Amino acid sequence: MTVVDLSSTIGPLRLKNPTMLASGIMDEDAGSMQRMIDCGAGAIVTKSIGIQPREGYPNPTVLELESGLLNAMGLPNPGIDHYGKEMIPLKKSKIPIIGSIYAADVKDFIFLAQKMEHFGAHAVELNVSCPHAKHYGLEVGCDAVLLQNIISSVKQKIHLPVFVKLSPHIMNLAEIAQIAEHAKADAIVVINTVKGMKIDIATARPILANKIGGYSGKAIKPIGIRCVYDIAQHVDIPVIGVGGVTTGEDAIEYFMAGASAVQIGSAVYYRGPEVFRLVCKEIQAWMRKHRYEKITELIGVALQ
Ligand code: RRO
Repeated sequence: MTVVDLSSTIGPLRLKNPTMLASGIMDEDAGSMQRMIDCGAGAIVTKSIGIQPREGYPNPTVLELESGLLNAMGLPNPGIDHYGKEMIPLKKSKIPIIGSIYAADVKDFIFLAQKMEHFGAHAVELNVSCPHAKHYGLEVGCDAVLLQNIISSVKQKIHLPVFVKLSPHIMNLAEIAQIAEHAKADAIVVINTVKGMKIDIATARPILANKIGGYSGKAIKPIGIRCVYDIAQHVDIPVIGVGGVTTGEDAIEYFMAGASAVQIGSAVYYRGPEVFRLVCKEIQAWMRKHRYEKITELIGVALQ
């Protein structure tokens, strides 16, 4: 029987398997992150944390729709100082913990990144792609000059790898990814959720309190695959695929498009926390059947 090696690398980070918990799901406190570690995740990305505590938007904030989830949480988080408490128990973690941060300017991104380094994170993920946050997220990720400045400044101030999470809404996505690479980003993470909306036809009103939200889950996988494929052709740094990964075959598709690892979010809701172990088993079974021994043999094969 073919021996399958599921390990992967993202710059200097070694992953025992290529599944990571995506930012925003089961990652606001140490207990839930530990549960995802116990369920076999290869790495954990925290909830996006800002300088000040934020309540988030009023309810309703999440809807389950036909083929995915629509959310407008509104960046709820306890603020970076408080979040240190959640990071302490994870210091003994054997897998990488990636601190996701959001801010509107260079100074705040540096402050947050330094805090995450101090808390023991193994990398930081810059969230410049939230689709519904005024002054933050996508507004930052679309501004090439600001983004370049943020990445190169953060890189100068911390010793950790820096990942940059981009939105599928960026028109010149490959160009922005190249700008991130030139600014010395260590990896590109793509995609964040896709802007969407749900109207209650009985009341003729949008259901989310914020009206507009971000769509995730199976339905957005083709969008994620396209973005990874596009970026992987234009940069040499690793790409991490996110968007609709629910099964091992979804992950294989992302590897073939050029991803070195995948992040899983909505599927934790659909399949439960065991999803990490299940997806790994499914990847392994598929690789065995098709006589692949290493994840690296699959990365980017669809690009050739
Ligand atoms: O908290 C949110 O509402 C949120 C964030 Br920070 C994000 O990056 N993406 C998303 O769909 N929701």
